[in-house]
Amino acid sequence: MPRVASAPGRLKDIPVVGQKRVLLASPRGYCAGVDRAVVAVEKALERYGAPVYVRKQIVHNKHVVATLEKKGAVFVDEVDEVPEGAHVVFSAHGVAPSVVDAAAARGLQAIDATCPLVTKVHREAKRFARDDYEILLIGHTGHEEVEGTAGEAPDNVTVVNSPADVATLEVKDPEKVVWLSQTTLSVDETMETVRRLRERFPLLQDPPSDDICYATQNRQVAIKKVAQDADVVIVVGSANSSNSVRLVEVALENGAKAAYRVDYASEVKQEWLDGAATVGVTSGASVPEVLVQELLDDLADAGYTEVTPVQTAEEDLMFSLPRELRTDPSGNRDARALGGRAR
Ligand code: 0JX
Ligand code: SF4
Repeated sequence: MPRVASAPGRLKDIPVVGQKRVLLASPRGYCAGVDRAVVAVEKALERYGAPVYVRKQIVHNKHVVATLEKKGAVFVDEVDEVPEGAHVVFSAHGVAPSVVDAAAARGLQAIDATCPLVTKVHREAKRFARDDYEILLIGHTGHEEVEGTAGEAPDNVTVVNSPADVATLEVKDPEKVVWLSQTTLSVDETMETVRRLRERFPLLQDPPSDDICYATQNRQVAIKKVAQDADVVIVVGSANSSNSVRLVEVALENGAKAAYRVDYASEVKQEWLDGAATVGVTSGASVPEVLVQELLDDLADAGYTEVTPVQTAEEDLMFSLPRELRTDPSGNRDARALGGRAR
């Protein structure tokens, strides 16, 4: 097959053995918690006008943050950077009670865009701490969600970063330990951590329900299926997006010969596609679909015109907006006030 010239910056058509195709994972992209958080910032801008302050990135995606910045959102690291009395949105990843208190002390008008599924883990942490349990929180030190959840019960929480951490872990009372987790981890790695924890602490209690959320799980199941047949997998998502980075790892562990993460289609390197007949594509829970469509356009320019969806679940969960935005200033309920059905 002859090489075909393509637009500057676009991928060139590379000859490969066999039919070039894309396997497009589904579900991918925005989850219900991200959609709600992004809409919350947009609604706050509409209602209160710019600037609206947001503590941390509303979700871990460069493009989302840049787009909201253009509309007038101002992202800050801590609430002490927000002018007194202004509106501040808390990100989807949740905040420790100390942050809520600091915002109140500053007279800020807080809009809490914490995903309800993160709030559920906060409630579990509070309950187990009240019952005097030591909480082994499986997650990544420094991640905002882990800081928020651990902040609910700082004296009772120990963070367990990986299966390797388990061997050296010390607990006060091995008869009173429970594990909880960050919502965006690898399911398989977390189960391995739990297996090792239980080996050391046989009376370890499980969380009352899954902490790794439906969206994280569904995206991992879909990419596992794609990875079996993919020469290379490309995950759209930002470097600080835990669930996106996990998708690269899951793809590699489940048969993909290679896997890469990009923020934008323009970051795909020509050599990644050398000899690749089948390219798997997915995106993290914080990634707008437009970025995947741009990648598919570039892949089509490189000869990957056949796109086969690989669907392993359907999602129709929608959360109602944060309480502070459910009614407009004249008291009418927003169309998103009620949310949707969980699956
Ligand atoms: O880094 P995470 O995967 O936790 O966050 P991101 O990429 O913003 O994804 C959606 C928000 C998840 C909160 O649980
Ligand atoms: Fe909520 Fe899961 Fe999305 Fe996080 S990844 S915002 S927990 S639905």
